[in-house]
Amino acid sequence: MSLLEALDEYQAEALRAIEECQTSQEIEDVRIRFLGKKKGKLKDLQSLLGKASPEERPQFGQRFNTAKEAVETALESRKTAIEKPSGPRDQFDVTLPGTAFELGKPHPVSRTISELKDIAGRLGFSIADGPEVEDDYHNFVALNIPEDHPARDPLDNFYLSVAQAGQGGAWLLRSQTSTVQIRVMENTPPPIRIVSTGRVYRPDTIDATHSCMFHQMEGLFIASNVTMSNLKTVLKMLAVSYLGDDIAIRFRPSFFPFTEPSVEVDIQWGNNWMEVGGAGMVDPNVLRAVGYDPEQVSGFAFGLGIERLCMKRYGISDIRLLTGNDLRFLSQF
Ligand code: FA5
Repeated sequence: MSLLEALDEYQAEALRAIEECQTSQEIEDVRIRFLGKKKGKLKDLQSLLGKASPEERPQFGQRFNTAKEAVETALESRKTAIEKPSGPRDQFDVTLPGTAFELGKPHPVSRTISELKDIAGRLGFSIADGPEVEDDYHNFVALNIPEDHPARDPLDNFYLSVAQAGQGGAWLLRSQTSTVQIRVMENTPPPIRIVSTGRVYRPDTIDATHSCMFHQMEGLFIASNVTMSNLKTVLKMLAVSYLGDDIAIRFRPSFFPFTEPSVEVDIQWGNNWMEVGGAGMVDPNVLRAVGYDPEQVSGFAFGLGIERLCMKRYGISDIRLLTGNDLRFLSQF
């Protein structure tokens, strides 16, 4: 047998042996048998190579190298195949208890918002939306809040410092969702029945019931012959639906530039009362500002503090807990 034939046979025999290996130990045995430095079969062939004539030597040498490489590669890939687990059964004991994943859930404020929207929807209100960055016109002017009104004070609002030359005055982070009333009425003829929820911003001193960023739900109902008793009924129904039949609610006379008459709405808070919103009959000046005729239509509006309703519902005593991001607290709800 020529050396070339011997190399072919060596390679074929080695590849067959490798194919049959089932364990790392068998792989190692085959490696020693075919590639071993001391007594491996390749060693024998190498000594024959030394005896080849100078003309034959380059060809034999080349074949010797390819045979060696083929065996090395086959060994390596068989080894990887054996050592790599072939499926999930090799990795897992399926009878072991699984890893428990802690499921997240919506934040209590988010839940309050979606529940309030649902309740309002059942009362026939649809959903409107407005921007959080507002202009002076929608936050104040159209709401009948004059130039010199204290509500415009820079100390009571987050004004944006960007230059607003030629763009209708200052911009600010809206301080109330009442801005959405104006935006809706500007674009829609009456009748209107909407609620709008969203964030509002005020540089208030932070305490257990005040935050500098909180949420409100605005409501607006415009039609012919809307009355104060309609307003009280809707607010009472909202409160009962969200907080339960036994919730005590009261209305106190108040003042807002954009409603007349106006009330503040309180709910029972332990042995005390907590203010949860402002409301009233939309002021004729506001109706005129959006092009409505106050002789033809009337309406009511309300703005509720969502965090405070949420606190009442879940028995939370401090508004700061809602933004503290403490999972030990949040996971209770
Ligand atoms: C208003 O914002 C009026 N826009 C409400 C309104 C709408 C009146 C439509 C008439 C017609 P007020 O500033 O009172 O009103 O705020 C309404 C509610 O937001 C408060 O009753 C309270 O529940 C909540 N609120 C006010 N300030 C804070 C604060 N710093 N942190 C948390 N909640 C607040």
